Amino acid sequence: MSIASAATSRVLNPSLEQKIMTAQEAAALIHSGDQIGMSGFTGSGYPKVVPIELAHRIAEAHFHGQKFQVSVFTGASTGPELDGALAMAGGIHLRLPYQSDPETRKRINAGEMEYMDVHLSHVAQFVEYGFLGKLDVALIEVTAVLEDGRLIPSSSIGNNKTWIDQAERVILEVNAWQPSALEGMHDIYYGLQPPPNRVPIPLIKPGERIGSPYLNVDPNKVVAIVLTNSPDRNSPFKAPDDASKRIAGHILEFLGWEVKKGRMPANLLPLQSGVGNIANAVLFGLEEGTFEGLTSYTEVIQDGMIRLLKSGKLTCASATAFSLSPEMLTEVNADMASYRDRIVLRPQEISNNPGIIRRLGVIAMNGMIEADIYGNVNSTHVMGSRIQNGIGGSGDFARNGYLSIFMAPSSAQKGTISTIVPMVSHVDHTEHDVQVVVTENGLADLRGLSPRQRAHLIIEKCANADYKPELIDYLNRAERLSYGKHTPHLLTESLGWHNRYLRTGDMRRREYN
Ligand code: 0RQ
Repeated sequence: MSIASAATSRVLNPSLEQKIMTAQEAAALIHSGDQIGMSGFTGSGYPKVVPIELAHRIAEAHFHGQKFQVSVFTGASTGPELDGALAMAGGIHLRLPYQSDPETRKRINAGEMEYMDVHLSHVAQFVEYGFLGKLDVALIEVTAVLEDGRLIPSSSIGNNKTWIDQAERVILEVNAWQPSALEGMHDIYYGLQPPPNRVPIPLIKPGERIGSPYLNVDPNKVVAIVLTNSPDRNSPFKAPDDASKRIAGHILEFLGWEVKKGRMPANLLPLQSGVGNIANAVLFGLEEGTFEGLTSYTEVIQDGMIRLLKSGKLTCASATAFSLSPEMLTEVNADMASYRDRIVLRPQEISNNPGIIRRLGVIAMNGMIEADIYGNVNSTHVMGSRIQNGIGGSGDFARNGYLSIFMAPSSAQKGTISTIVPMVSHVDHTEHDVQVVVTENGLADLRGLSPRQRAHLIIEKCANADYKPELIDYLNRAERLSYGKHTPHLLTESLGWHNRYLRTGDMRRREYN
């Protein structure tokens, strides 16, 4: 069967089949000024051909001196065919809620693109409440269109339900590359009403299903269907480095201690794990460790989660998207049916729902750019002003989890930056939302401690040796000279390390080295 016919056979509804057209024709249905809700979450399930055609149209309009920009809302990060192409064409007016694309990041930091960094659990309801204006278009990748017009979602859900419900016009990309065995893996909850009519979400176990495996769409709103056969973007896997393994070791030892103390069951509580090197190292550590019967209530399924599922240590994983290396993706796609009972993909307003996270008692483990000596955490901004990615789901999980752990190597950029600083240059998670800070040097358990006690512990356990003496000196002087002694700071110095880095390219002060 040819690629085209394989894809055609995935549009089983006769009236929707009439709407199949080329990506170029579909892109022509998008107008300058439109607000577009696109699918896509950590490089999975994003539309792959219409955004490129839209970028061509935009570039051509700009060439002829015409204005053409759109606003792009997604689940989270996408791929080069979406964020990269549209940013390169100068086609995005406003982007939200999360990105990790180099070109997009460059444009945002050059002040050429507006970016709204939003808690991932907030996005759908912000649109439903009308906080962000009208949604003109939904551009959604799906695996197939059923005979009755319902949609089999693809490798991420993100905000797709909301985009389809709220948008005036719907464009679907039906991607034959997505395994048809994805059918049945999703759980789309349609019971979330806006206040004052909202009722409790009936989910009390991580692996439970409370909705439908399919997305509903009003067929009259569908203006185009485009057939594709293109892979998701997937980042190559980096084996955990030494610092990540040591961070993982501290966390696993700590979790073992929590079980011994009776503060957690022997199979722990549902795990949330961010993406990247350190998060994977923790999951690999769990694979080798002694915990059994684990569960996960998280945002993305990464390689480490699949390995835990395969080994039987993890019994189920709930998320909103896959985020796998190419090797793991090939393996999982070939065997997708075997994961259907153990993986549930949900809308991100459910995977990241604060009430459910609090109810389940999730253990939240996320990366950070820097923490200060009091435990405030910056996840997003380098030197207080340059956006890296975004807050993503870290705030949803950190504020509402049973335990909130933040982790990073103690220094960055070849040691020229300390990730433990006197005062963070941007705050994403306040001291009230952070219970544990970990670097390769050690773990600071901040529960039950006052700010000054926290500061001494974070410096002792986590700071890099190159920066420890200066941190101790800062804290000692602040404890003597600060205006108030509750959270001692010397305001003329507290951001001095960042200033020094911006001036000299190194946070280290010579006399301490
Ligand atoms: O720079 O790329 O030039 O080498 O930041 O840092 O150490 O590779 O770590 O990939 O885990 O990212 C916080 C950004 C960490 C991520 C952050 C530089 C460092 C490197 C990447 P290079 P690492 P990671 C659920 C949870 C917010 C979203 C979130 C993140 C680059 O974890 O985006 O938590 N979190 N989501 O050198 C200057 C510092 C630095 C620094 C690191 N203090 N100053 N540069 N870097 N610290 C998942 C989702 O929500 C989808």
